[in-house]
Amino acid sequence: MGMKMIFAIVQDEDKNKVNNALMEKGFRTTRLSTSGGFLRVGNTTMMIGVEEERVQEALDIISAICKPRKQMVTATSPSLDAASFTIPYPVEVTVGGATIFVIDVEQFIHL
Ligand code: 2BA
Repeated sequence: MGMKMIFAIVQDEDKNKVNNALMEKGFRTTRLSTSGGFLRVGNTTMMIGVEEERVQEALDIISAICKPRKQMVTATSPSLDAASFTIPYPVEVTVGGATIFVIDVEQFIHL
């Protein structure tokens, strides 16, 4: 019976709800405070070590809670003359419900 590691990057707004829902169903989680490379704002990466046959159940819980949201980001673009000012302009991005990686676990040691 194989084990998987789910890495789920969720928005901070959803982290407590996801955590509670997973814990209620007996999943064990570790939450990491992370930042997206693009928006450079905080998000949360949840590490969930889970038996293979429960992966789908965990994914279902996450996807029922994590909804996409629109976020405005003020980017700065160098003007034609790089030595002068930069022009800030707002860009709207849709931040996903969640970004999820499921990875094979070679060894699981719990002491
Ligand atoms: P961020 O890197 O801060 O990205 C936030 C949102 O900005 C993304 O939402 C996407 O809508 C947009 N975005 C990101 N890079 C972009 C680009 N080069 N051009 C245009 N728009 C861009 P999501 O795709 O839902 O990603 C949410 C967060 O999940 C990301 O935050 C990042 O922390 C993580 N993530 C997404 N894809 C990843 C990957 N392939 N590897 C590692 N982390 C990833």
